[in-house]
Amino acid sequence: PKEPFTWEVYLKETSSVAASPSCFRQSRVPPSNDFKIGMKVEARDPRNSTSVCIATVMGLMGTRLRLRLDGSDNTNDFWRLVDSSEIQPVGTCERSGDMLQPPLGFRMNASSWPMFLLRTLSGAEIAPASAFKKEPAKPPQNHFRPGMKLEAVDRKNPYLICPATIGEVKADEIFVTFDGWRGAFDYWCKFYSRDIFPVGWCSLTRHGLQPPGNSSTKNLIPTLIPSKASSSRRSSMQSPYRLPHPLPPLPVRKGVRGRRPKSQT
Ligand code: MLZ
Repeated sequence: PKEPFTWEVYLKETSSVAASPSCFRQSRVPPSNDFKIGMKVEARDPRNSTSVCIATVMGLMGTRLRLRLDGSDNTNDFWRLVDSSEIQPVGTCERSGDMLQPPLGFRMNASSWPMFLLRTLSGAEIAPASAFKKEPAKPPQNHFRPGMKLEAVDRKNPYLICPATIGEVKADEIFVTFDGWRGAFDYWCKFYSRDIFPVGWCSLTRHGLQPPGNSSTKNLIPTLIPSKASSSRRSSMQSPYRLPHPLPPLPVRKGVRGRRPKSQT
């Protein structure tokens, strides 16, 4: 029987180190999540970042909110931290002299937007200003180094946070690689991205943490490249291009046949 994933064991097994919490644009003490399902907030439209819209809290996970823009469909939900600068209390936009906008792909005629806005807010539960937490400052410099471990949002499945490793560092950017997934989910981001967290964040905030995938690039690639040290010890009859045995299983989803697994589960 396989042990459940723990960082303590995993860091030892992979003889790796966790990136220091000071590398991240996250509070040292995670903020509390004081939102409730159904509450209304103002949020920047992720597909049109110049507009501020009304959104409804559809779910809560750790310090994150699952949001849906009022007037949009149910297929474009997105996640924000309670201390994200992309959400604010209802009324903030108008007070600054701006107008609330319909979301991209508003499901009604644009002319019905003013009435829709009135109706969506009348009698609704408005999230209190105290639930919105101040965004932490950017760390002054990029302190990440290749090999350091972290927890990162899977941008193809943004409800998931997964174990990851820094693959590369270039100026103010880092390459986030997802452990056990052969590169399919990897991405470049700024070192001060809000999508990355120190090891232990999920456990601290009671957010689910996915276990690493089971495809090991580490065990597959090096055995295809004969190293000087190992080839000298090997008998000449044995091919140096040996695959690990047994082969690590490929990440295949149940019920998917004949096509590449799609990442939206
Ligand atoms: N259902 C998805 C989950 C992949 C999650 C990977 N995270 C790095 C799939 O199997 O494709």
